Amino acid sequence: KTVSLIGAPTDVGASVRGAGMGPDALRVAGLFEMLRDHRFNVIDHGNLAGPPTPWTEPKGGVRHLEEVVAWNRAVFDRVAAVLAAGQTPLLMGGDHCLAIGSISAIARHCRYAKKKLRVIWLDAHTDVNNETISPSGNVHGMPVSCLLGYGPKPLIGWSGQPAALTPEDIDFIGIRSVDNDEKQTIRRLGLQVFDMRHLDEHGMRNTMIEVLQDVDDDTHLHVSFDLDCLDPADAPGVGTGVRGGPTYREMQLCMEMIADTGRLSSLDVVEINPALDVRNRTAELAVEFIASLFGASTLAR
Ligand code: DIR
Ligand code: MN
Ligand code: MN
Ligand code: MN
Repeated sequence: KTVSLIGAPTDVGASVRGAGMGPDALRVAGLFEMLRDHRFNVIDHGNLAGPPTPWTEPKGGVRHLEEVVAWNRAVFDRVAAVLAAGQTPLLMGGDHCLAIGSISAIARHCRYAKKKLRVIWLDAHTDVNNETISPSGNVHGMPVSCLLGYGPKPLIGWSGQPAALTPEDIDFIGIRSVDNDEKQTIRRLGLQVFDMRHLDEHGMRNTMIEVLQDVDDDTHLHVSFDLDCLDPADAPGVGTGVRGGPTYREMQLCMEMIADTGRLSSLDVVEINPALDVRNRTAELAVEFIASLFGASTLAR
């Protein structure tokens, strides 16, 4: 299996500056070498190019729309090319707005390859705002809405269908910060949100059994991993940390259970902000979890 690393060095959809340094933080933390040591063939495609972040005020409820479109266009094209070559795309963000381009390309690929797409969204936030309800205007809080077909016009329909995903295709894990109007959207669409209360009461193991129950041989499993899913005590290098995240062991179990399905086929690693980090700890932690996602285990070789 060939894993293709794609860097998207931008903070265009974020609320604080610095996520654009994420791809190099992951490289410095040894992402390439870790995957190679686990006997994957690894290609680092380097960083995509795109416009600088202007840091202007939201217009029509959205900040930096033109630049967000440009970055996502670059991500969409490269992820599509990597999938067409039969490789596994690993998008190194960058902020979470980039999941629009990434998952749109994956959804299109799955339609042609007749695969069932399932997305696991690991995040403190549900990212289901859009331009009418977002309190911030930042697109990193809107990617799920855009993928479901509700969002700024230039950001929807990229998969070739009005919506890249249906609500049943996505499960959210680790959620503990949802804006007021997002709550209504979650209920209206019936989104499957496994919040921290659910993890407290049922544990990570039972939660993942439920999330993974309908994954079969025809499933393309995509993980969109926002590092703020973790507790900021473990992962301080994020722009919008929220305390009370899953523990290190709980998150390892989550990754290992996903790996056990053998169906992980693409991955976004987003929102690492080295400007806010402590000696690259957050990128190093990300590399540990990515190792587990790709099948590293304590005893098996
Ligand atoms: C907030 C923050 N819900 C927003 N979202 C973040 O701006 O829409 N998502 N940080 O990762
Ligand atoms: Mn988040
Ligand atoms: Mn489900
Ligand atoms: Mn997010």
